[in-house]
Amino acid sequence: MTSLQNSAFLKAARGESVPHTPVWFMRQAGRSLPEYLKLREGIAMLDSCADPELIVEITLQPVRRYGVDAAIFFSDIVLPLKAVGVDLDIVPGVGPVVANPVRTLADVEAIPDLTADQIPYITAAVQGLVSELAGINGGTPLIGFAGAPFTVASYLVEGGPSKEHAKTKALMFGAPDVWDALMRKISGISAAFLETQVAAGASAVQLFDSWAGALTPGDYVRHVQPHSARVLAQVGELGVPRIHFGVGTTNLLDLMGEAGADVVGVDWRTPLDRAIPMVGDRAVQGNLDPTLVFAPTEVMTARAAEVIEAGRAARGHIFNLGHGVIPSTDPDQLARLTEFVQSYPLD
Ligand code: 1CP
Repeated sequence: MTSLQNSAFLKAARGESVPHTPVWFMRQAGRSLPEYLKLREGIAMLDSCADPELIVEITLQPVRRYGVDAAIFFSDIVLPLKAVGVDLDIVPGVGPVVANPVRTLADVEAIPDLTADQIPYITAAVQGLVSELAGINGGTPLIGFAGAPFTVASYLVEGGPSKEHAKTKALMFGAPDVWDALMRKISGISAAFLETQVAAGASAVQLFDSWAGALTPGDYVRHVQPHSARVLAQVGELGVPRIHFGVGTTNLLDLMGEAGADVVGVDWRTPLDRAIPMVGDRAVQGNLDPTLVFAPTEVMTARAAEVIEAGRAARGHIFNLGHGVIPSTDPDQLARLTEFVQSYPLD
């Protein structure tokens, strides 16, 4: 087995025993790192996501700084939409904004499918990263990612970030044919985005259904799960572990696992000892409250120890925060957290 396949991250994802609990942080690239903010000065977010050299450098920054067990590809869940020609921008301080929100079947049909030749900069960046990462800490795996159909649909239908997802759910409840067509369109795009990253060398994927927690289990099963399942099944054929994560998904963890995940990401609201029986024979990822980095170090590490101990009951456990790194996080505190998790004795 190659040293990469032997890494603690991939072993935990496969449910094999590990020398230490592997750790990485959602949104570790960008946001809180001064070297990221400096590099991004004067460069728009979506332009940086189309520049292989910048992608490689930004993705490597947290790996060098923290020595985390995995890198996450620097991009965004709306990048594939931009690549197929949807008129959108990522507005600083706001997030993705779509010029012409999708409301009708004609709107859906106007969105082209995604093919790898439309995103050569993704292939180039992944290939560059994989060769750099092979030499870091004995081989550091790269996680590719995409947005799950519901979460991406929310941006397309609302036209921007939303708390209630009211227009999205109105379309789901009121126009099932349009909804089905939209979800099929996005699942094809997300699967193609993931396949491109895996074909170029990514070792694992994470499908972000960040806003799925807005759904009841019944609506999730009926209107969302089949589409996420299609994405995960398509990627499953490539043989890499699939992580599936959402926020506020206490009621959905079993269903998100059944959608076809090897690892279920758990946000910080559900203690792992409650989450683990729900996800069945799958590994879990998570789930320290991201605000604990603002507590004294010994308070943060005591809570991290509780997360690690609870994680031992799972088929496998990858340590992470319960959602993305908060922008004002002190990077030195994340360095201390990484060191703590990696040196925590498991026997
Ligand atoms: O101008 C800037 O610097 C933009 C800030 C920024 C960054 C650094 C955005 C806008 N996206 C990103 C990168 C990003 N997005 C990554 C990079 C890799 C890493 O994790 O380090 C990833 C994985 C994402 C994924 C993403 N984008 C998600 C899913 C993850 C999550 O946090 O739940 C979502 C929901 C988005 C949409 C998005 N893009 C950007 C923002 C501010 C948002 C959220 C907006 C909202 O609240 O609805």
